[in-house]
Amino acid sequence: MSRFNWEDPLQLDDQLSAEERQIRDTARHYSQDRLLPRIVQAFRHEQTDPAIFRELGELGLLGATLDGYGCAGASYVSYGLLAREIERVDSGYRSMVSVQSSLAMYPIHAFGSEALKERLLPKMATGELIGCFGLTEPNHGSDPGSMESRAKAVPGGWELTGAKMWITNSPIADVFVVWAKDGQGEDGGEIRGFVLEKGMKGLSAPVIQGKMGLRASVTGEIVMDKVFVPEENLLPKVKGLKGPFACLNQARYGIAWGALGAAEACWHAARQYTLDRPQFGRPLAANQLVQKKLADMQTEIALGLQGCLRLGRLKDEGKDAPEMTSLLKRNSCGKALEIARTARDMHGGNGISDEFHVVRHMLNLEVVNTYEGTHDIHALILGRAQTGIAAFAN
Ligand code: TGC
Ligand code: FAD
Repeated sequence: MSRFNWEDPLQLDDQLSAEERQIRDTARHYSQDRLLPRIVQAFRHEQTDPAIFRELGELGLLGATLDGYGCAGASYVSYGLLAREIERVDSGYRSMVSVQSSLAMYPIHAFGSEALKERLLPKMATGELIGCFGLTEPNHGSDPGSMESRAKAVPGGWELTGAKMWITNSPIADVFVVWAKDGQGEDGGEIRGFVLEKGMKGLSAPVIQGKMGLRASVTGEIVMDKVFVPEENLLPKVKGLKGPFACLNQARYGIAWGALGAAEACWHAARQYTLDRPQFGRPLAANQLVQKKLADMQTEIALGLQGCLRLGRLKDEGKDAPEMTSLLKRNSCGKALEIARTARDMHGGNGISDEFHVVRHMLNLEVVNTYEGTHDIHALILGRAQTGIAAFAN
C-alpha cells in the first residue's frame, strides 16, 4: 500500500496526540453536521445565529486553551485544530470563536481580577455570554497606538468616551473588552483595558450592514458616550499596547490554522469538481494545467500546516515569539486567498454560485487577510525584526 495519502501528504495526523485528535474530531463532526447545513442561508441573508455560541460551549470549544473557570485547558495545537475544522466550513464561524476565546475570554483570564474572572468566564465558556474586542477605531486600524478613545478617572471607576469600528460580535455582545487611553494629555496617556457590559448607560453597538465577506458573522461599531465603568471592570494587570497585542498573538495563531482549513475546503472542492466535470470528452482533472493547480494547492497547504503545528508546539512549550505568528498568519492568509481564487476559477460559472461554497470562502478570506494585521503590516513586522528598522514609524 502506498504510504502517500493525497489529503495528508506529510502525515500531520501522525504528529498529533490522542487528545488532540479527539478535539479535532469533535470540532469536525460538529462543523460538518451542524454548521455546514446552515451556512449558505446564513451567508446569503447575513444572519448570525447566537445559538451557535451555546452549541460550541457545550462541546468545550470556547476558551479551550484556558485553565479553570469551566474551560478545557487544552493545548494550543488543539486550539489550532479546532479553528481549522470550523473555518473549513466558514471563516465567519471561526471568527466568532476567535473573538470569544482569544480576544474576550483571554484578556479577562490574563489581566482581570479574580472576581471578574469568576463572574464572567464560566458563562462565556458555555456561550451564555457573548464577548467582543474593541481596538480598531474609525480613524485608526493598522496604527492602534494612535487611538482616540479616552477613559477618564471618576469616583468609583472610569468614564469612557470614543468609538470603535469593525467589531466582530459587537451587536450581539454581552461583554465588551475595550481599549482606551487613560489620560487627557497630548499623547492621551496609557492604553488600558476595560470590560463594558450590555446595558451600561451610553453604550451602543450598531450593526455594520452590507459586508461582502464574513456575512454569517455580525460586525458592528461600539459607541461610548460617557459610559461609567466601575473600577472592578478595569483589567488591572496590563498597561500599554502589549495588552491588546497579547490577545492578538492568540487570535492570529488560530487564524493561521483556520485560513488553511478554508483553503483545504477549496482545494478538495476543486479536485472533486474537476474530476466530475467533463469538457472536450474527458474530466477537467485530466488536463495538465488543472493538475498543476491542484499540486500547488496541496503543497502550500501541507507546508503551511507543518508551520502551524511547529508554532503550536512552541506555544505549548512557552517558546514562541510574536514574529513567528506574524509569519504564519501572513503566509496562511495570503496562500489561502490565492487558493480560494484559483478554486473559484476552476469551478467556471458554477464557481460564482454560493451553492458551490468556493466564492464564499474567497470573499471571507479577503477579510481574514485584512483583519488582525493586514498581509502587508505583518510583512513590515517581519521586516523590522530582520533589519531593525520600523518601516511604519515616523
Ligand atoms: P510597537 O512599538 O511595535 O509596540 C508597542 C508595545 O507593544 C509591544 N508589542 C507586543 N507585545 C506582545 N505581542 C505583540 N505581538 C506585540 N507587538 C508589539 C511592544 O513590545 C511594545 O511594548 P512596550 O512595553 O515597549 O511599550 O507598536 P507600534 O505602534 O509601532 O506597532 C505597529 C504595528 C504595525 C506592529 C502594530 O500596531 C500592529 O500590529 N498593527 C495591526 C493592528 C491589528 O492587528 N489590529 C487588529 C484589531 S482586532 C481584529 O482585527 C479582530 S478580527 C477578529 C476576528 O473576527 O477573528
Ligand atoms: P488601514 O490601516 O487604513 O490600512 C489600509 C491599507 O493600508 C492596508 O492595505 C494596509 O496594509 C495599508 N497600510 C497601513 N499602514 C501602512 C504602512 N505603514 N505601510 C504600508 N501599508 C500600510 N478590529 C477590532 O478591533 N476588533 C474586531 O473584532 C475586528 N473585527 C473585524 C471584522 C471585520 C469583518 C473587519 C473587516 C475588520 C475587523 N477589525 C476588527 C478591524 C481590522 O483589524 C482592521 O480593519 C485592520 O487592522 C486594518 O485596519 P484599517 O481597516 O483601518 O486599514
